[in-house]
Amino acid sequence: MKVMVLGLGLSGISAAKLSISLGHATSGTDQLPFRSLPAGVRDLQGNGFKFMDEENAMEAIRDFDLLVISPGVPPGNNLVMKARSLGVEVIGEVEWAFRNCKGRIVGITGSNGKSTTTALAASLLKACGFDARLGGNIGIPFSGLVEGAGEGTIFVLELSSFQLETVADFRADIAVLLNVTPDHQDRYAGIEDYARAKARVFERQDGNCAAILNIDDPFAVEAAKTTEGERYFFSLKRHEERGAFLAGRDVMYRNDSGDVSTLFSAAELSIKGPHNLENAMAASMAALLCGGTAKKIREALPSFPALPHRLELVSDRRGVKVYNDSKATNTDSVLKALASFDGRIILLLGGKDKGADFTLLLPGIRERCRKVVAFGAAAGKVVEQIGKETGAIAFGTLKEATRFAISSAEQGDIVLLSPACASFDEFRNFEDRGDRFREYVLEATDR
Ligand code: UMA
Ligand code: ADP
Repeated sequence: MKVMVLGLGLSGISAAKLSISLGHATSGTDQLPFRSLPAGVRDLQGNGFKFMDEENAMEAIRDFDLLVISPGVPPGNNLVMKARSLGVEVIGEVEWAFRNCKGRIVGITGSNGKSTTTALAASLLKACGFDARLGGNIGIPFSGLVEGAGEGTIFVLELSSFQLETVADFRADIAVLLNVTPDHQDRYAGIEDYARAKARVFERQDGNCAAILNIDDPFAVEAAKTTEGERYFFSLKRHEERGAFLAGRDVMYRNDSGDVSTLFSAAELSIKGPHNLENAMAASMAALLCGGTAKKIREALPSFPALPHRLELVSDRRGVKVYNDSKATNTDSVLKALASFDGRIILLLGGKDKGADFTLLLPGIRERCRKVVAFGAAAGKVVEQIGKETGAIAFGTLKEATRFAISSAEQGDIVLLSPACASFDEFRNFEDRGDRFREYVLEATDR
């Protein structure tokens, strides 16, 4: 086959490597000039890979059998449109890996909690003795995991809506939908459109597959109507369905025969907050349905730590606690962060706006925040939308905003970076933003 890869970041490099290893004539293209691409692209070149700039790729695409695209490439991209018009098949990197892998798949999606749930499910499956491989949107492309896999392998994949837009034959043996709340409003026409992309995780499921769903989330329940798989639910509120539910502080599991047993107790988890209870329910059920034992799962749960940049405590000095929640890039994750504390929060909000409606934060802010400090490219919009009610003050950069927040914090306050925006106005990614925030906090608290 002749394979063209579009986008030469993490996904594209892995997809190209896989293509080369399968013996296909492989080319790649990117909107960036060759010199600005990651070093990994240079390593491909020694192996028969050909780089083309966008212009050449547009000319050459008619001679290719397949175009594999990266998740960040929007559907309206020129090369994608041209390939489609010429009848060249266009698939995403996840579909590409799927077509070339052996083993079972646990696919986890949702607006929030994907990384935590995916990492937890993989660690539970490993503890149960499976060859579980963690990847997907979490930063480890699926294409890089397939080598050496066998029928016993379980791929535990975090799947973004971007990745799900470009699947075709992809089938998740176990699909998890955690929640659907507003996000990426700059890419989708509305939440229904976004929910439809998420629902594609169920598309090829049949009676041998399972769907794990948050029954407390109406969009998730609606989206899952399309699955032909067996449905299992988790809930913090209800307890009638097959799946996981709460009885006091215990998480119970109702199996296919209707028998109920204890899965774990909330107190045993080291990840905190009701949202993490949901994540732990979903991950444990995924592990159980793959054949893991309840005993091994319960033993492994307590040692799973919170991932960095998700409500991570970065400083506790002079009675002021500072949390880095840089991964909170939409309004619902910020509401969950606010609900995890009793009050007296100084909230740092801002970055690159994704079309968010910041007024959705008002109930949480009213209840729990003492101050709102806006920063970055979205600062103006934050002040415009919620400034009147909250007295939000705007700063150009996160550094200035952090200094101000720390200097105005009093004993008992919580300074919380939970930005509801992407990071790309000032930083490389959310990890970079969280790392820099830690440094700014150290500088400010050392004064
Ligand atoms: N590019 C083009 N043309 C375009 C768009 C992009 O050539 O029209 C090029 C860029 O110049 C760049 C490359 O494509 O060189 C980047 O591709 P990409 O944006 O798909 O990024 P990757 O490095 O491949 O990382 C992707 C995911 N990124 C996105 O979905 C934007 C990573 O998720 C994921 O970890 C990685 O694949 C491995 O699976 C990041 C993310 O922000 C963390 N995801 C979004 C989110 O979580 O909200 C969905
Ligand atoms: P994702 O990969 O979907 O972005 P993460 O596990 O990285 O999910 O968490 C992202 C943000 O969402 C963090 O701020 C975290 O505290 C919050 N969060 C985690 N789980 C949930 C959940 N189930 N519901 C809502 N917010 C959540």
